[in-house]
Amino acid sequence: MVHFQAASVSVDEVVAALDADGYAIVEGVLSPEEVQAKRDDLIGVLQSTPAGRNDFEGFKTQRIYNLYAKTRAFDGPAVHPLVLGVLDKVLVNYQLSAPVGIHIGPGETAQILHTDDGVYPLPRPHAEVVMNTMWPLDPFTEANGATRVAPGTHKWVDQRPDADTPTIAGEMPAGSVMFFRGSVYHGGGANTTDKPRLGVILEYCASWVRPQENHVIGVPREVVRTLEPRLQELLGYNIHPPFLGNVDGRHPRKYLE
Ligand SMILES: O=C(O)CCC(=O)C(=O)O
Repeated sequence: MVHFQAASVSVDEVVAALDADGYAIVEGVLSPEEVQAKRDDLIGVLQSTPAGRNDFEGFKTQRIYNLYAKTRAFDGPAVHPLVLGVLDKVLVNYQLSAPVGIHIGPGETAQILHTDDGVYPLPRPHAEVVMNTMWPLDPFTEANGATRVAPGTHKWVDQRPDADTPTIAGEMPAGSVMFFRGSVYHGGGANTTDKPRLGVILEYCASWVRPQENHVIGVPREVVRTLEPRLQELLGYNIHPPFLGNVDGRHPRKYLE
């Protein structure tokens, strides 16, 4: 898998890689200054963020849920033109499902390989209902817990991963973005270094399925009012045609006015 460069990659190239491998890495999406500012912001949020409660979250890992109530650092990435261009092709109508900061601490073990669309009771194969993006704010290396992906497994129907399933470590510099399909098996890697690894997933779902997190309740309406309209839509103030998500027969954006 080649690593694409943000300055030259096209939406179609990313979509082709997602079709072939289930994931695609684009480097140079955020500048070093942007990475630093976002990192500083999230390090502040992590001061009051508890450690995980189970193997999946990771007992040595902190996860920042309800991200859009806690920081403005990922307002821009959520509506990045490359991201929206890819989502327009893969999911067509979509919204944010699980935007989560993930700070994998030293000594954390590898997360179980899973698919992000596994939360929906849909038999495989099915139209893609989830697309994820991982935004590293530290350089991701195999040693510090770079997300592991099992290439090609988005095409599996009945197969399940086991210890012999080939995976790659999504190694990439901070400021990159890794796209991965909701149907591809993946998981956070083990962190065998003495420093934590910080990344943010912005996970999107088709707007006809329920998002993992309920942003309409989680993000205060006075905060949502300050955001750009596209981000408001991504946070649930949207309609899936013809009228899924209406409130009393009206578009939910009316309730922000
Ligand atoms: O932290 C990572 O690298 C991936 C985490 C993940 O896949 C998840 O929590 O669902």
